[in-house]
Amino acid sequence: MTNGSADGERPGGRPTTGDRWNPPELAARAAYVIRGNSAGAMTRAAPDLYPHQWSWDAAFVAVGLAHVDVVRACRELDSLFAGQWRTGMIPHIVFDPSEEGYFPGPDRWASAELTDDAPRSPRTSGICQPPVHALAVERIAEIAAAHGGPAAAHVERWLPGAYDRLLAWHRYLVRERDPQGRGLLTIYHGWESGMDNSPRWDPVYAHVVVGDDLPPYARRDTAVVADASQRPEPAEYDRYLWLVEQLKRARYDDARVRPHAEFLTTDVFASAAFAVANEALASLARRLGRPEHDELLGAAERFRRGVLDARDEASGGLALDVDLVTGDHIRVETIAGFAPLISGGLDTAAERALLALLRSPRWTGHPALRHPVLPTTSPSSPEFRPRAYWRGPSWPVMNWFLAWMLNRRGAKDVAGSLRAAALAELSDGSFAEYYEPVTGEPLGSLDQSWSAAATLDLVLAHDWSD
Ligand code: 2M8
Repeated sequence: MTNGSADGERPGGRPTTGDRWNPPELAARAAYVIRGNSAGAMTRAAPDLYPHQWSWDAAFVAVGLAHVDVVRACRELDSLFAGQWRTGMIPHIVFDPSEEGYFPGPDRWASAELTDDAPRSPRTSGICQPPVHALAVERIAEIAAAHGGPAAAHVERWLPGAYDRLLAWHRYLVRERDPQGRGLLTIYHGWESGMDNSPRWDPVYAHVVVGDDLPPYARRDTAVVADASQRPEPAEYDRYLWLVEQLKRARYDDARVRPHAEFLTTDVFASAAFAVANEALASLARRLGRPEHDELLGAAERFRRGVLDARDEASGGLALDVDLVTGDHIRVETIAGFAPLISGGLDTAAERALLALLRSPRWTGHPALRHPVLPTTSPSSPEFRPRAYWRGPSWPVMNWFLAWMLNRRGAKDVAGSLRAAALAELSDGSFAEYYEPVTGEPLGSLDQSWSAAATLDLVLAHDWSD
């Protein structure tokens, strides 16, 4: 099977090549796509390639859903919360029990078999993804308030339960993923960054040695995406699976994982998202009259500081990760380097300089780009590969997220440019997982839920301009 479906197979089929959809048409089709990917209370990240619920996808999807059905948006997050571990960790995948078309599935992760911290049902993976959930909840509450009436009332009733889940999640991250108080989250697998094979992880994977006893496996992703060059290579996939086996040996116990992890690195992008997510959760604490307001603001400040301290002058002010096995800084120009624009906290001159870099020919102003979007790797860097997974293509969801975060802090101008560029890229109506940034060709999975969610918010949110 190839990815997506041919025109005519589904109602609302995709436009013919070259057609451009205007924003209202795009939003209508995005709503159709996102509802079509629904599997009861959860939304598949993509119809064929990712037939389960992914953690950060679910947060983004819930925001998109909030524009069309606030109750369903809350259910989306409740479905994710049902997979939360006793430690507070929100796992990166909550599996749909009726679906078997994804590898590695629940049997390979075996989380419930290996630790009492994992729920028996639903079954889940054993790692996590960037903590954007409190930001999603904040935005859902704003959207519901703008709708007013029963939607707003529903969210008011739902917020206290969501708050408890988020608090446990944030406390897990502070306790287990930054035990030394660096103000930077630590990850154990490239999948935890969500930017799976970003070149920034190449040096970290370089010292992961796959053992002879890696259990055999058969990939499913390359059967869905016909062009294997867009997906991780076999040696990369072996390392991904090897790390899963290492985590299983440690029974997914953070205290046992950390000292022996072969892959251990900071993640500046997730840390920046966590800084702002703590701020959003602190506001929610105040609104609900909960006592954790100061604790959460303290966490926001700690992670903001961690991100700002990770900036590298020689890299134009981009934030760099540190490989915690070797202690080396990872000098690769990826989208994650713009983390300080997400966390906030830069002084005026530094913020202006980083925004200028973002708009410069090294990034959105690169003359070869089809649209002035942010690719995942700088087109001017030697690591740029325009069709390879997380190594160059642009992800609409990432451009939306950055625009949303800038807008949230009042940087309306640059947020508006990113919004317009992302909508231009999405206007082919395919809702591709990612796009070749030079040609604008849709790549990966089509009808990807988070691309549809990004579209809904980019078109329908009221706060994009003053
Ligand atoms: C991709 O990740 C999964 C593994 O988690 C995969 O490649 O199989 C990434 O793009 C990740 O960020 C995303 O959450 C997931 C589902 O869209 O797909």
